[in-house]
Amino acid sequence: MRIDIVSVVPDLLISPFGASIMQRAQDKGLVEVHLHNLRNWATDNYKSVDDYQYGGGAGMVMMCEPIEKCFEELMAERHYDQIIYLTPDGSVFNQKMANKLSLQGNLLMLCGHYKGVDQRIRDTYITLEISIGDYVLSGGEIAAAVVSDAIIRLIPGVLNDETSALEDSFQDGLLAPPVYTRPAEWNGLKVPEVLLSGNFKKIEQWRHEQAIQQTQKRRPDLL
Ligand code: 6GU
Repeated sequence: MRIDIVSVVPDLLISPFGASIMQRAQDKGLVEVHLHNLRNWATDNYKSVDDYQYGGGAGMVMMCEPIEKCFEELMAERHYDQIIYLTPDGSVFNQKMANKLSLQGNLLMLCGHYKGVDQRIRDTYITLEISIGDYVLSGGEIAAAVVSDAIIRLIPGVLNDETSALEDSFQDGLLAPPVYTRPAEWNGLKVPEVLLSGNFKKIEQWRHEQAIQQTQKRRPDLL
């Protein structure tokens, strides 16, 4: 998989992609991540990427031309399966979308900033608009990192234990059951007996019951 991310502040993305699972996925050659500074495609002497909005009102709008030039250059090199715009008015991201996107080859992401991007760019290029939740961020960069992380960890070979992504919360529509590690007793609090029993079938059954209980208690909307 290849992910190209276009942003006016690409530096915001260096550290999320430069450590832990997302770095390891790149080291293993399972994903290539390319960050692009939109300003490199600015067309005027001031390197402008935004301008006042028609009709008046506070806030700047990301201009068409730099995005057009950037996208046309990238699209001349390869086909993109999805061109994603990260924006608070997009479809709310969920595990199902992550699963689908993890099967794609090349993704192009545009991070919204200021008041957002000129509508004509959305109409012309964007195939998928994603929000990561009902709150407003300063820009789409952190959302792009969130979406990328959710996708990348699903690519076969990225996680060491191949089954662990399948057992995540949401992957079966339920929240994950509680987990414990050593010691078996800590400050008088004991690990549930069944987990020490070695009875794999009973453990699976207990975990499933716990998952249902957790979901009922915290996220009944998922059931
Ligand atoms: Cl994708 N962008 C911004 N700016 N705010 C958000 C968001 C995206 N998703 C939720 N809030």
